[in-house]
Amino acid sequence: MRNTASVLHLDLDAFFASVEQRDKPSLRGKPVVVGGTGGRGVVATASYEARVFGVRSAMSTREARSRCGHAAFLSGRFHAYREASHQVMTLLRSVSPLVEPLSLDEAFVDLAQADPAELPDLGVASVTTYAERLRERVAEVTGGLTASVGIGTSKFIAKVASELDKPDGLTVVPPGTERDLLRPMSATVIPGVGPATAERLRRAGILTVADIEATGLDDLVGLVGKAHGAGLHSLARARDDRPVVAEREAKSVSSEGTYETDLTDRRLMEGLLTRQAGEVATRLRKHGLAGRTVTIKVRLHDFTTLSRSTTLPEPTDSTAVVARLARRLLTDLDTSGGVRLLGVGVSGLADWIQDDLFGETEDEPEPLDLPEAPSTRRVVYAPGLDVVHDEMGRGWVWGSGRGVVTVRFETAETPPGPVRSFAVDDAALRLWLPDNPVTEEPVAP
Ligand code: TTP
Ligand code: MG
Repeated sequence: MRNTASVLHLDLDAFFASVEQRDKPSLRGKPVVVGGTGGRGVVATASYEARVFGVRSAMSTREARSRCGHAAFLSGRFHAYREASHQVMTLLRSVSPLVEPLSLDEAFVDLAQADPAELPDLGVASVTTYAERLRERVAEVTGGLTASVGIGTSKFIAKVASELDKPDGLTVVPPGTERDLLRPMSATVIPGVGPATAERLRRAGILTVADIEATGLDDLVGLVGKAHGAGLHSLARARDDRPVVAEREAKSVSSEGTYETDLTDRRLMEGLLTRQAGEVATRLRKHGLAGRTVTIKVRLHDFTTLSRSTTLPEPTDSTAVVARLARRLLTDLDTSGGVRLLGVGVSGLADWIQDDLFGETEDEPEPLDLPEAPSTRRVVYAPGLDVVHDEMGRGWVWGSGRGVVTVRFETAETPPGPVRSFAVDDAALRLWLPDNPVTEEPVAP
């Protein structure tokens, strides 16, 4: 166990919704809900202004509308979230070589590895000043996103601490005070205590961390099993010596697409996966890499994200192999409700010496027989998406229906802008996407 508060946990506040408010000035300070906007959609996240009305992640959009009908309901813009995530992770990696991303908006940073010129000692006062400056820099590099930070002697304490003063807060837990902090908290703060375990503990009268602490190891093991029981016993005493593990660079190469119309045609999906497999394999070859694990990612109409992978005995950089495996993985998934994102990735990368010993190249480009490519499909102006108009410039879809699309013309750099309506087939209006979207996502462990 460390004796300094040197594990930092950073988590962006209302991440997707904050990116939307940053890029849509008229929504700043207002309730915003991001998620599936259709009939069976699910909330991905809500701005703090919407949370006041009880809107929460994973709630049905229908329920969210009944709680907060005046919120802006937006479908996601993943290119913008990935870009913001990339900015934050790049900043964190510049302050310490030990950065462990947990998701797009969350990471541990080991401050014991920070530059001593910037952080001369690991005392509470020094790490507090340092973290306040780091939070300011997050806002600078992202164009105004706020992060909540917790610092403690372990990952567990740092993560608990980052929740304590959310949003836009900082909590440093001084070494030695961990157990007093945890005792009154619900048992569910302990990682791994989900609803089922919590219910089992509750029936035994164990509600708080103090209750766990007061329960003997044997009784805990009897209640929740050996491994889990031992974990509870330690964590309730703030014993956690898991190290911060830096992610290896370039863990995977991937390609994905988000589609404006939910895809339902199986052949079209296979065609798109084949094309993405080609992009991935081309990038692998360009960098002299090959990988053993092929993964597909599928986000359903309701924001549920599924992935399936398969591992080969030997690394590959072949379009044909990656494409065949990707298509096979798709057959395992029920996509009948429609798909809004498809992606292919190759991981388990090895440097690959391309010496073509057998003179074989397997990379005959596969004929692309797309029944209907998305670019030729009817454009759907889902709420929140970026658009550009020949005369009015950049804006976002405020709403659409009955052949009309309504756009608010504003961007992160403008004041709140005007609203105009157009026919959906107006040639002067089109969806806008960045030229060089960030395609790498940090891979969760
Ligand atoms: P979180 O960090 O859990 O949530 P948050 O950043 O929106 O809010 P908080 O201020 O409480 O940290 O998740 C990060 C993003 O991940 C979130 O903005 C949207 C996405 N997400 C989903 O898509 N579905 C979910 O069920 C959850 C919890 C998050
Ligand atoms: Mg967050």
